[in-house]
Amino acid sequence: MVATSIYGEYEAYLPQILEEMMNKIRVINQEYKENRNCKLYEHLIGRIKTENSMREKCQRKGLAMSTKNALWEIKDAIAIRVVCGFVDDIYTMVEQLRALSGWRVIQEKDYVKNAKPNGYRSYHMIFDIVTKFPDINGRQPGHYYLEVQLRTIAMDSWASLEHEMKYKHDIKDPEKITKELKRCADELASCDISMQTIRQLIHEED
Ligand code: 0O2
Repeated sequence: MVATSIYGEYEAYLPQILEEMMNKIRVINQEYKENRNCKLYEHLIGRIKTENSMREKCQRKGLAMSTKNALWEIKDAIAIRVVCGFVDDIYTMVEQLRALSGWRVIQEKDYVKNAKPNGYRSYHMIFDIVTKFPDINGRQPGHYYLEVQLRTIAMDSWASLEHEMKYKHDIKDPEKITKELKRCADELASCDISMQTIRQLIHEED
């Protein structure tokens, strides 16, 4: 027997929507490169939340494991991560994303300026996007949610390491690691600011 996806009949649309939205971001970068001769991000990663991860999130949030909850109550079934070279580029990209037609911001969290207590830094946006596909509420063109996380390379490496710790339950001294991670996050943030300043100095004459 084939198990039914939590995304139901909408499952096949999700990778297509993701690819289309990633292309819009690629176009922003291409146009920026043509106009300014520099790129806005280093790389782009997209993912559809896996079945297991979505089921786990429904459970964590006390929601029934339904297609409606997976696509509408939880808003990161489709997600893109934009990894930038510099902090300023994050904010330039945020403005560019805001200007995209068919993309409406419904939630924003600036963990770059307001880091989480553990040291986590990233800029989070949730968009309501219009697509050519039908949606869970019976609309066509349908609306889907898209989460975009924007961060620097340093913030991204830190988040991967910290994420690894969350899934390792046999760490000898977790408090020490947590403290070290926090110290490291602050050092990286300070380096990100220095890099930004050096870039400004290099381009002062431009
Ligand atoms: P996954 O598996 O990465 O997708 P939400 O849980 O999204 O409804 P919350 O917690 O207010 O609500 O959202 P927030 O703070 O915007 O965080 C959403 C996502 O950001 C998480 O998704 C993580 O990907 C990432 N994130 C947030 N905080 C941390 C952190 O302290 N460390 C790391 N490494 N990542 C973080 P998921 O669904 O939890 O996980």
